[in-house]
Amino acid sequence: MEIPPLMAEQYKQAKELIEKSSDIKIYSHIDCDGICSGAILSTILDRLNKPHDIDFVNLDVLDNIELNHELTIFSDLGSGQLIDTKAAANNNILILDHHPPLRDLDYNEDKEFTYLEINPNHHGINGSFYVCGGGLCYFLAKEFGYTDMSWIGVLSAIGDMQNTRSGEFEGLNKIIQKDAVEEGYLDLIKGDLNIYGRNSRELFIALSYFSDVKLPITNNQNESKALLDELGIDSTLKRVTPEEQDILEKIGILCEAGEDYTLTREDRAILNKELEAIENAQTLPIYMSKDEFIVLFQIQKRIRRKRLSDLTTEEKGRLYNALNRMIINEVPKKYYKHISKILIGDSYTFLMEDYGFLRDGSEFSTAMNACGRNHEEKIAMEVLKGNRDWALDELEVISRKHRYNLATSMEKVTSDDRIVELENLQYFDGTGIKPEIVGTITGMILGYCNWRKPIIGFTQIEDTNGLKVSLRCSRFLTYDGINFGNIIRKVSNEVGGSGGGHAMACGAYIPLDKKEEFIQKFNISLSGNISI
Ligand SMILES: [Mn+2]
Repeated sequence: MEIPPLMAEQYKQAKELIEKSSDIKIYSHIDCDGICSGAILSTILDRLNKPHDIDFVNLDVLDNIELNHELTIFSDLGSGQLIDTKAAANNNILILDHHPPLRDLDYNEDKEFTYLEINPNHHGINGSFYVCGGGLCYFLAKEFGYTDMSWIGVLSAIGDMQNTRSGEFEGLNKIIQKDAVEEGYLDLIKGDLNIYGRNSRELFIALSYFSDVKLPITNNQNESKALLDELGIDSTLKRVTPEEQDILEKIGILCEAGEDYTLTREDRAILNKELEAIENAQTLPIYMSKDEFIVLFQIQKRIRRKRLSDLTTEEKGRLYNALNRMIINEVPKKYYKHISKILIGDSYTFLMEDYGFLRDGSEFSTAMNACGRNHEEKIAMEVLKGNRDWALDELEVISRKHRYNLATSMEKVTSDDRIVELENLQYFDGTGIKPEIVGTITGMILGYCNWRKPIIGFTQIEDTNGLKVSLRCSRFLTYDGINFGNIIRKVSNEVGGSGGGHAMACGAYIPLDKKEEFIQKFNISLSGNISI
C-alpha cells in the first residue's frame, strides 16, 4: 500500500500550513499513540524553531473548544469531535486522526479559515489496522525529511494495537516499519515467540501471566518454573569448569568439564537442597572445602532465571511446542487454527535503546501508557524526544508507582471475591479503582476467571453520575469473530451512554443507574455467541 495521491497532496499542504504559522497549539490524546503523535509534532516544530504549546487531553474536553491560536493541530483525535464550532477566520486547523470522521473530505470548502483534515478513512484506508495517529504524524515528519522519527511511528502502532489482527503490520504501517528498519532503529523479527515482558521480566514470571486460556502455568510461578526446567531452558550451565565438575560430582550431579550442561529438575533439587542444608547447619559437610562451597554457591547464581530475550531460537521452538500442546489440551478443536496467532507474532526491538524495558516495543508502549494513566504524558514525550536523563528517571518512578497501584487494586478485587459470572459474561464491581486503570485491571483479572467469556469491570467516576466500563477478553474469542468494540458501542448507546474500542479491549461510559440494565442487555446480546 502507498499513500494515495490526494492524501500526499494534503501532506504538502500541511507542511506549508506549518511553515507559514508562528503561533501553534497542539492537542493530542493521552494514550501511547497520542503521546507518540505529540512527540513527533513537537520535534518537527522544535527543528523549525517554532515555539508551541502542547496539551494531552481526553476526548470529552474537545467539543466546542475555544481556539485562540493561528494554527491548532489535533493529533490522534479531532475527527470525531466538534472542534471547529468556535473557529474564527484567523484560527486555522490541522487534524491528523485515524478515528472514524464526523465530517466529509469536502467539509473545508466554504470555510473562512484553513481546515485541513488528514484521515485515512477519507481515502479508503482502514484506520484500525493500516495507520494510527502516530503514523499519520510520522508521514508529516517525513514530508519535512525527518525520517529518523520512524521508530516512534512504529511504537505508536504497537501501542494502538494495529498489528493484532494478523500479528504483523499492514498497510501504511508497513512503510513506517520499513523506514525504521532501513534507518537502523528497528530490529524486526518475523514470527517470533510472543510473550509479554521480553526484556524486563524473568520468563517464568512472564509465562505465569498467560491468560488467553487457563493453563497450568497461569498465575502459577512454580508450574512455570517447572515447565522451563523440564524443557532445559532455565538451567543451563555454560562451559562447565573442572572445579565445577568436581564439586557437582561430589553431590551427585554428573557432567563433563568444558561442555554446557543442562541441569535436570532433579539436579536442581539436589543443588538447592545441599545449599539449604549448609545454610541451616551454618557449617560445611566434611566432604566440602570452603572453596568448593563458594563454587557451588556461584553455580546456583550462574543458572539464573532467563528472560525471553535471552532464549535461543531453538529454545523458543521448544517452548512454543510445549505451550501449543498445553493449549490444545484446553481449547475446543475449532480454536486450534488460532493458537499460532496467540503465540507467534513479529517482535520489535529498538536498537538504540540499551535500557531494559525500552528495548522491546510492547514494553516501551506500556511505559508510555503508564504515563498517560497517571497524567504524566509530558514526561513520556520528553523520553520520546530523546531525553534519557531526568525524564528516564521520572519514567522509572512513574512505572513503579503504576505497578504498585495495579497490584493494590488487583488485591482488592481478587480478595473480596467480587467476580460475578452470568451465562455469557462475567463482571466485577471495581469501586475504589481509579477509572484510569480499571481497563488494565480488567485485563489482569481475566487470568483469574473463565477465559471463555468476556470480563467487564465497572468503576464510578468521582463526583459524577457516570460509570466507567471496561471489557477484556481472550484473543480466542475475537479471532473467532466476536467484536466487543462494536457490541459495547451498541449496548452503551441503548442505555444512554457511549462506548467503543478494539475487538478485545474496549470500554464505555454509562449513567450510574443503568448498570443493571447494561449488564442484562449485554448478556442477552451475546446469546449464541459464547458457545464453548
Ligand atoms: Mn490512536
